[in-house]
Amino acid sequence: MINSFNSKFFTKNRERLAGKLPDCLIVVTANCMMQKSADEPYQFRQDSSFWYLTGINEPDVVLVIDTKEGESTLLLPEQNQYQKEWDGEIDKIHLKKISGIDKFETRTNLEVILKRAKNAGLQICQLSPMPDRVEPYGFMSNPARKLLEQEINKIESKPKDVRLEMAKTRQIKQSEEIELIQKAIDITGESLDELKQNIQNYKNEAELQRDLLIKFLEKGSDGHMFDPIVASGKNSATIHYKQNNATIKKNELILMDVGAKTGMYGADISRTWSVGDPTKRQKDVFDAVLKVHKNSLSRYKPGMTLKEEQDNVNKDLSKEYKKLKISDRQLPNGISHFLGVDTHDAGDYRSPLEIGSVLTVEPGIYLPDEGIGVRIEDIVLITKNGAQILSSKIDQNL
Ligand SMILES: [Mn+2]
Repeated sequence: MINSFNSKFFTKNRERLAGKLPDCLIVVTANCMMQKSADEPYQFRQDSSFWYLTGINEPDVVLVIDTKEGESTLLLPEQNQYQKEWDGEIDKIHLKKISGIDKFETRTNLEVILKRAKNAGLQICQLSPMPDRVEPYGFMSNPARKLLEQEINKIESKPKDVRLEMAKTRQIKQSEEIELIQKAIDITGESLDELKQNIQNYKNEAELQRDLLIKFLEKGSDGHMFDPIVASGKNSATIHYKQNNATIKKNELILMDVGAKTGMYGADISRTWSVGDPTKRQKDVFDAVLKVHKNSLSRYKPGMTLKEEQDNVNKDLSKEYKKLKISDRQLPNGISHFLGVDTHDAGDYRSPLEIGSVLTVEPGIYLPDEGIGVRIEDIVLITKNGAQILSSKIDQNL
């Protein structure tokens, strides 16, 4: 996996978070492994915030930050003989090199550490767990945070939830992060532009998806940031279409919502193409979305709120619906989400945007009855003077 970060990045991230929380003991857990079948786990995916603060990709490790002393400690799980033999022993020297943390304790010492901190007057802080079953997605959350909370509750019944402070820290991208995101966007863009040249030769969405992955990998990325959407014809009107296996017919639109992954970061780009010459209706709907998209892009700047922009986009869309003679409706998705370690990244979605935020801008018009779906999605970086479009090189046209 691409990793261009050294321990300075993670040390700085801990300091940036600690700066928002004086006199606290912040306890953050790694994810635990999850069962896939019988004795086989799913491929491990680290908790994004734990990774952001440590760079460590091991399960079951706990990070403790004492913001008063400015000191971090890693609590390591006690591995059994099976884990040592099959997965390899945890290498402290390696962990220290990645994270910049040189203080280690065993996981079983958490209670003692919490008691000591409480006696010293420190506030105990955690990233609160999500519900066991996360709605509306219908999946189960990783239980690591819940298990940690149960341990913390033995010493502190009401730990402070610092998810917002964490989100605000992650929202402001550092130069190393922007560089990786830009690399992912460039690889995504080159791949999309190349596929578009040949689009009339593709007979099935699956072939297009296969060649997209090949291009992503050939160009030096780690594959997909998220499950790609390759949706032709009526499928393009399903916002999170994932089957990607339908026959592509002539005179249909193809909606590609994809992103290459570089290390823990990636891109999220949508383009809508036509196979052959578009019909007048397809072109009109496309032009309407492009117009709304360009208007929206021009408004991004420090101080604006996403709520305001959602309203602005809905107003712009209303005008286009009238011209297209379709009933008025709200954009079914948020116009923007932050982009970072998570595709839908942590950030403060309510407060005015700050310099260093990286966001998608993704208006669309979805007409299932007509078999037409159009989305155009670009990535912006909020700068002192407005916004820089990181994906401006990618062909936007139908
Ligand atoms: Mn998106």
